[in-house]
Amino acid sequence: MAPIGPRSGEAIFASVDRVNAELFTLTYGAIVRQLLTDLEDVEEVNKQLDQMGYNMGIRLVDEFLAKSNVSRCVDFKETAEVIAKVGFKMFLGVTASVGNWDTEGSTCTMVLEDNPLVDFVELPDTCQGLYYCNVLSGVIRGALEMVSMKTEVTWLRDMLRGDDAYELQVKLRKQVPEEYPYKDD
Ligand code: MYR
Repeated sequence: MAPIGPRSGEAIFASVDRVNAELFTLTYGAIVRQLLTDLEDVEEVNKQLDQMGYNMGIRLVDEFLAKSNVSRCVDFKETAEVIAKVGFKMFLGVTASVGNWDTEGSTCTMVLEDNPLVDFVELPDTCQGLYYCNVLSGVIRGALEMVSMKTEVTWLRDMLRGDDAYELQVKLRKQVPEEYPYKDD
């Protein structure tokens, strides 16, 4: 039997992080389940999850900028990399790889290295058509809108639907120039 004794700070933090991650995953699952019960329509649930994510994304940007020390990105390409490498890591504990850029540099895809949202999830046949992780597409859309980029974010691959990865497509639709808040006079 392992001796009982004080655990190092690192070990305690590692286990607290793990418990928080599990609680988060289970809580998200409970929200999806409740939405399915209340709305009785997977398309509506997809929309609600996306909207929830959007509302989170527009708020997460401030926290992200305050904690990350990331300076302003020069273009959409750099912003996509920052979200995939720094944003995903900060809020989800994983990173994503960005690729499949179009020639204009306005469409790319993000493949998640891992997806903690689905850790304990199995979808019944009645949930066909559900984009279980749609909160993430909403978060990215909301966060990008706060840095003046209007985007469309859609799932290209979803392992809960039998694909071999989780892959999001992010299309930049419009880049709104930021307004200088003061008049020069
Ligand atoms: C800039 O100011 O140009 C950099 C802006 C980067 C915005 C990044 C926002 C990250 C939001 C978190 C995404 C989390 C996905 C789970």
